[in-house]
Amino acid sequence: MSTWRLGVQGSVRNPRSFTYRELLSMPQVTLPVTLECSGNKRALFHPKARGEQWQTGGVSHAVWTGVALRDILSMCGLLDRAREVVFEGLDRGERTDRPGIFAYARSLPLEKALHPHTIIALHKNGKPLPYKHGFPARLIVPGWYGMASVKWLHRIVVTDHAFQGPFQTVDYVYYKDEADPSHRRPVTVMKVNSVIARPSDQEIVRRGVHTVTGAAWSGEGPVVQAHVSVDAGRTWQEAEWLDPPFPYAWRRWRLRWNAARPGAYDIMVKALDASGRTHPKEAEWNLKGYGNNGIHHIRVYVD
Ligand SMILES: Nc1nc2c(c(=O)[nH]1)N[C@H]1C(S)=C(S)[C@@H](COP(=O)(O)O)O[C@H]1N2
Ligand SMILES: [Mo]
Repeated sequence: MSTWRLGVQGSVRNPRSFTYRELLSMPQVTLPVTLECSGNKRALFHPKARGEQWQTGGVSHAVWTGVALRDILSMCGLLDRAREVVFEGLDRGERTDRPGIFAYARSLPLEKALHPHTIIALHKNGKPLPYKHGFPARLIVPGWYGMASVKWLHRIVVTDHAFQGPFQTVDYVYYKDEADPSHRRPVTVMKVNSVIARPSDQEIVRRGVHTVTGAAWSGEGPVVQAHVSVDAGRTWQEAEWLDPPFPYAWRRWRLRWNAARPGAYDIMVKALDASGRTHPKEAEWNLKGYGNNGIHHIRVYVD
């Protein structure tokens, strides 16, 4: 920690670096933020979707505390030509698709970088960041899929052009056809999404009353309703919220379910966010399996 610095350079009037202590001494912003990996629910998409398989577990929630990025950028003085801000982590390695060693690096458009809720987080749930989650400092980009929230941050570069690193232009891009670059769209804001946590898929449960639980979230405003079906989508019931609404945070929900008769039950959940967005029955498939917000569907057997 005595050697770590956060450097800020590029299209700024005063390039400089910040020590951990300096960042700790600046005004802090605290926000509850849910981070969903863009590859969450990839396995439920399509067997052809490439990438790591998180099942439905590629989502987490925490209270993050740190310095607003715009405070740091304003101390350095953005130049008029500034267009994007690039964030570089300390992790680096080889890629299978091209020669060379690459650091994990991603950019944000200036507008999102200057949003008061885009922070350089130093604390997670009131404690210094755990190593796995980015110690000493990480970016937190509320509302965007997890890839934007660069961990082990050590360098910020303000640029006057669009960043072309592989974690920006090869990974985290929606496309269906490698040969056709015209349909490529960057992965950014989290779509409204929800999952069933309990019971689990293929679980055998006893006859009687159960509580179906899960979580719902959206990058476009708080989720306002979650509906659950225990009859394969024929009828839907409104679930009860366990958490208050907050723009960037998931809300856990529950529904009492009286499983009176033995048999197979298809349980589904769909959520609605404050901007009126809901799930498609099936999300649009893309080659890398990003952004699957199709309706989560499990089958449970009542004994
Ligand atoms: N430096 C660095 N930051 C990173 C990554 C990475 O590989 N290296 N992975 C990103 C991705 S894809 C996700 S989903 C989130 C995961 O954050 P978590 O490990 O705190 O859950 O971190 C993001 N930040
Ligand atoms: Mo991810």
